[in-house]
Amino acid sequence: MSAPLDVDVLRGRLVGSFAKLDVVAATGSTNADLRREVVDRAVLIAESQTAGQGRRGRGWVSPGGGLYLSVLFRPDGVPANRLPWLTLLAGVALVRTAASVGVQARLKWPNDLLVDDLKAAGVLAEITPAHAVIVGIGLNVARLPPGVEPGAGGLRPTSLEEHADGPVDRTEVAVTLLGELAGLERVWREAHGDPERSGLLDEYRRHCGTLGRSVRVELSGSQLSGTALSVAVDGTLVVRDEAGVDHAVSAGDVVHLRVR
Ligand code: BT5
Repeated sequence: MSAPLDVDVLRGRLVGSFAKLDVVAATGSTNADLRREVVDRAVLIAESQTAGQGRRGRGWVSPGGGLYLSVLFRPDGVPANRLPWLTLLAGVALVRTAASVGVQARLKWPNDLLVDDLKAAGVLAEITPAHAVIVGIGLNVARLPPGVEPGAGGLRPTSLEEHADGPVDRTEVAVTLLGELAGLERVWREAHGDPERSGLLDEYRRHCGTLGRSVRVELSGSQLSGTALSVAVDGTLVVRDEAGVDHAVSAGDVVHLRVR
């Protein structure tokens, strides 16, 4: 059993960077709860979720021992076409957080946190009708119970504890993750969401393990195979198919294929 999150430590270290921060023992989904929120930089963390949401209508298994949090950002001054960068930005914050406990992680585009080709975290970002973005992050800190359904391409789960160089304190991990998220978002917002000027595109590319790999992209109703060439300035993944034609992928599930 991991110790409960220390809300006083979280508030003491993070309120300032964030407008407010709440921790609840359990909820259905922190993303769903934040859809009623209006305050810029509001944070909600749950010790567990009963109806955690993944992308494309899938679920997120959320037992005690993980981190489940959502942040509402209202980056006025960032053009709407740059808002999707917040989801890639969350991936960068996750890589830095994993490194803080000695875990070398890579991102599978757009933002799955992979350790040894297993999934340790996922991000669900939603743009609201009011030009705000809810960034939801699920990070497996403790080992998950068996039986979690593998994701696209048979991607199995893992956790920080299984790869860290010592015991992992969830409150510390939450402080690091939210601190990195706040810092990256501030710089990006000050640059009006420009991913090049803020340095985000460069750092994202460095952490993205999808680049250069053979991939299959599962889109709703179709699929595409090829080589992942680059991440474009709009955050899309450029995939060159077997006929040499480049495709800009903005959604879908990427599967890293093994080279035989
Ligand atoms: C994601 O979806 O990776 C986004 C997950 C976001 C969860 C956070 S928790 C806080 C906030 N509140 C919410 O309600 N959601 C956000 P996707 O790429 O669709 O991956 C979902 C798939 O991963 C599932 O269909 C399973 O196959 C697998 N999966 C489920 N739970 C998992 C877990 N804890 N760890 C690893 N894989 C999991």
